Amino acid sequence: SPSCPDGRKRRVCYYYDRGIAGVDYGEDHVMVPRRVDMAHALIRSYGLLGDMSRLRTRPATYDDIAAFHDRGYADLLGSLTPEAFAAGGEAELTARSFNVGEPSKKEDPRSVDNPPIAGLWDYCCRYAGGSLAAARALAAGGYDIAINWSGGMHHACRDKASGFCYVNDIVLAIRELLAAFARVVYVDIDVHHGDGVETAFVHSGRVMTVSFHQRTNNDFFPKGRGNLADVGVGEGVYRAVNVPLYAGMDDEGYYGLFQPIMEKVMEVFKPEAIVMQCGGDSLSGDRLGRLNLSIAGHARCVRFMRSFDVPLLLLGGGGYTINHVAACWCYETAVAIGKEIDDDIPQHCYDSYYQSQGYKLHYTVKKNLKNDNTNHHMTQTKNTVLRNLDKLAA
Ligand code: ZLV
Ligand code: CA
Ligand code: ZN
Repeated sequence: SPSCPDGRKRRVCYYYDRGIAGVDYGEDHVMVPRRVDMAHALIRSYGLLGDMSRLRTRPATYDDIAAFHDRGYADLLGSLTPEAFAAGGEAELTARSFNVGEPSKKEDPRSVDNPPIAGLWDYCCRYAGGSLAAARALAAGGYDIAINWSGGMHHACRDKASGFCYVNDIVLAIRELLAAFARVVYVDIDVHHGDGVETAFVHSGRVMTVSFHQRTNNDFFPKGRGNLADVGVGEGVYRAVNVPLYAGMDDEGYYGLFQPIMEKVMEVFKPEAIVMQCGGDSLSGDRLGRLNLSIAGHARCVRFMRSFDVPLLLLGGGGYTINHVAACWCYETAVAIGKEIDDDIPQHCYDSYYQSQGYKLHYTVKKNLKNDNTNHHMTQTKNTVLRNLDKLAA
């Protein structure tokens, strides 16, 4: 099957915690943790659970989280309640100082990127615990691929929340992998730049970070990050790779950059493990992103990284048109296993969410969306990145 060109199956483990599905960012918020439950229900209905081991694991501990995060920030996450925040006073001020509850637009106090949600600490410990357990499963050598669709929170910083992310499970997982593997490559196909992960390893010679992301008038979130010229610092020079893209990017243009760049990354950096953030907001029709990828185009990137047969950690991330995201992560789970699955969505509890796409997994991308990426821009971008990577090969 095309999922498995080398004919070899992979040993896959999968983390899912139903405690995450009920987390509520607020009714006007675009982040809907239930999409992970939707993906899980689809995965189950396609019978894919039988092809993977289910990781049953305890949530991350305070010490797990404080291995990267500032203790004052971890203490805030561990103690904040929506009630204490609403009461004002010290709790609210402390929360705001760590970017929790801070309106993203001062003129619109409802637009809070990182709300003081109920069950915040439990939520963080569960999604971070999943990514840590997945990393440990790969490090121990018992699995080839590990999956945590509730992880991938790439914006969280050492001492503050950012972009819907509180704890950076990716940084924690990479640190865990570094105990077993000499070099780790991080590749991020979320529509936003993976700033929190890049910053954490910008000086590191052992971690290469690669992000493909949308760039519009220089003000797409996270503002000012992910420029082609940002290549890493000191020991980390040429080990940060940034691929800015304009709105309307299609499958062909995206893969035309992804394939040669990641091929070169693997050739010159020779990583012993891969961490891939599979944010679904790079899909066509996303509520925040303006790229035009199909599920097949998104998953083709996952299939390519899988083909290197290097231990692979697959994580979620953004994704705001939740039926698209759930369908995508279900399909990518099938790719990880090496199984082709039917386009007809089986009857299951979230059926009605897929009516608009005719109950098909592979929904149709926008046909009349203008692609602002010129061939000239894509060639320039590719050549600049490949030239930088060549300097590592020497
Ligand atoms: O997908 O939209 O642009 C991983 C991830 O990468 C901003 N925040 C802030 C900084 C100043 N702006 C405010 C613009 C708000 C536009 C309205 C929203 C409505 C409700 C809740 C949040 C948003 C929102 N916030 C849309 N875009 C933002 C970004 C953060 C994007 C995070 C992407 C996270 C999970
Ligand atoms: Ca990205
Ligand atoms: Zn995103």
